[in-house]
Amino acid sequence: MKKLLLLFALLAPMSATAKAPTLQITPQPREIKLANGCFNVRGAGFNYDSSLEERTVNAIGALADDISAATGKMSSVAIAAGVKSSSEAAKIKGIYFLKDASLPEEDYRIEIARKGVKVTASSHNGFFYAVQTLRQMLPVGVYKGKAGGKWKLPCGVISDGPRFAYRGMHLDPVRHFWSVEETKKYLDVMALYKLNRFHWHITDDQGWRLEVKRYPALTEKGAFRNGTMIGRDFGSNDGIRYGGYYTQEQIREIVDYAWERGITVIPEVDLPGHMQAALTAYPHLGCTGGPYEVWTRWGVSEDVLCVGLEETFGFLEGVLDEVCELFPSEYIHIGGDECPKVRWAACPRCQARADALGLVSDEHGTREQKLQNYVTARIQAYLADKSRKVIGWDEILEGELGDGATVMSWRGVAGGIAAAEREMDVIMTPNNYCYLDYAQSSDLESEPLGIIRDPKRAVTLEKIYSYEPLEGLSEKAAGHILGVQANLWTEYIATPEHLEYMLLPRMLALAEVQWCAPADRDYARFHAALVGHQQAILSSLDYHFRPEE
Ligand code: TNX
Repeated sequence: MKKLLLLFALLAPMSATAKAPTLQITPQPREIKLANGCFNVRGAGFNYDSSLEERTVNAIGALADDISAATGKMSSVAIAAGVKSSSEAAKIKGIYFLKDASLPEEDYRIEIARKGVKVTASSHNGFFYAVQTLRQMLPVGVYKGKAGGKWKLPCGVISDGPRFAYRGMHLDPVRHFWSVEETKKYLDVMALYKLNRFHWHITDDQGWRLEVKRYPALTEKGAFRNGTMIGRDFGSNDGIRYGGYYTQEQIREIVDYAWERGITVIPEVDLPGHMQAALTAYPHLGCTGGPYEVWTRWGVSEDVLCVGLEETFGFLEGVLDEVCELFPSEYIHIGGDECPKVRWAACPRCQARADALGLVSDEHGTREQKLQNYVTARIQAYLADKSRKVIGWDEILEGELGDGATVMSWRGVAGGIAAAEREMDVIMTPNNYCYLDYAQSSDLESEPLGIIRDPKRAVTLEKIYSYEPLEGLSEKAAGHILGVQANLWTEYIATPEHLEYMLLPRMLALAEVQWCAPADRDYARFHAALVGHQQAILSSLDYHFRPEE
């Protein structure tokens, strides 16, 4: 058996039957037509259209460098002079990256002939994805510029593009903190598998991780907690001061790093709940006035922002002003989840606000739920003035919310389906399929400490692969599903190794849910590519993952 596995490893990336070699590319491209013959990439010149963006040229240059290092023969990189986009791959020599404005935004096409390769796309992301596909077609040494294997591309045509425009992965740097380098490594593996949205949950009860110049106490006081609960013991505290935050300079560095890789960073400022770290810094913004402490345990805090106080809105606007300066994303995530209403119900200021707004409890929701709708609408309007749209967790639908917000459906798919039927835009991230903090096997004993205790709630690789985002939707509503995301909350994840283990390989299954048409999804084919090639890529890049056999 071992020998057989070795043989497969040697044959990767092409598990060759003489007639029809199968490329082991993840996510599976929409169309692959192979022909006879090969193109030799060793020493091949790389040429690019002068209209390409600098970040695109960087990605092409990095591929050329890695091939040069691995093959020991220099590849040149130059502007393609005198080559029209329409030229046939068969007539050109070398590898050409040429703009073709007629292709959909993230699509690309690779035409491989014996003497030349033509890559076309209309945007940075299209070219960037073509480069990822080319890398996956070459020996695994291409990732680190290491020798070994055959440096040839099979002749043929690959025509590819995504099913969903929004292909997200989330990270929680609050419950446990991830350094700039660790975050970049996370973005790297997202880019490898053609994900394009990074949802960064940078504030919560257990820490405020974003430097805000106007409110320095947010990080001076709010970024550090006096210890953390041990394991599942909610009454315990390890006594170790814990925390950290990203300076504005570091935030810009992450945003740029992601942008080079075709990824938009969507920041989340979770409001009006999950605010205990902010309240620790500015206690007068809470209904009781505190004192508060940055939370040392997990769960849902009853202390939330006082929304009867006008100053709360001045504070949120001040924070969001800086958020908008730092993050060019069209979408800003404003949370909205798990906001208990006990403080508002007992707070004279919140009650006076509810009276002034004429809010009454009825079949649509309680007065306090409608108070949350008021907060959502007000922040949405503030951000709309800055040409930004909001995303909120599905709780924002409770009560009577107006239109315009995009809903992130996490408590299963029901909220997302209801919102899409109302013609609101939706991102599907149902916890029963897409929560990567849940164990990846039902044998909980064999998995590291985690959040679920019921083995039936495990999110196995096959389970996430089986998720069909448009199931249960009318055709009209289906058009409002922008895409799919998986979330990685980190209450029980404290090391980068554990983080990567939870992410991988499940994120590769997610990538196929996001990228491939239903007819192109096939778990057996996906799994064979994972075992035959993708795990070797992840290993070569020093990622920790849950191995499959
Ligand atoms: C629910 S998903 C939360 C998070 C937790 C997560 C743990 C969501 C909007 N809220 O605060 O970390 O469950 O799985």
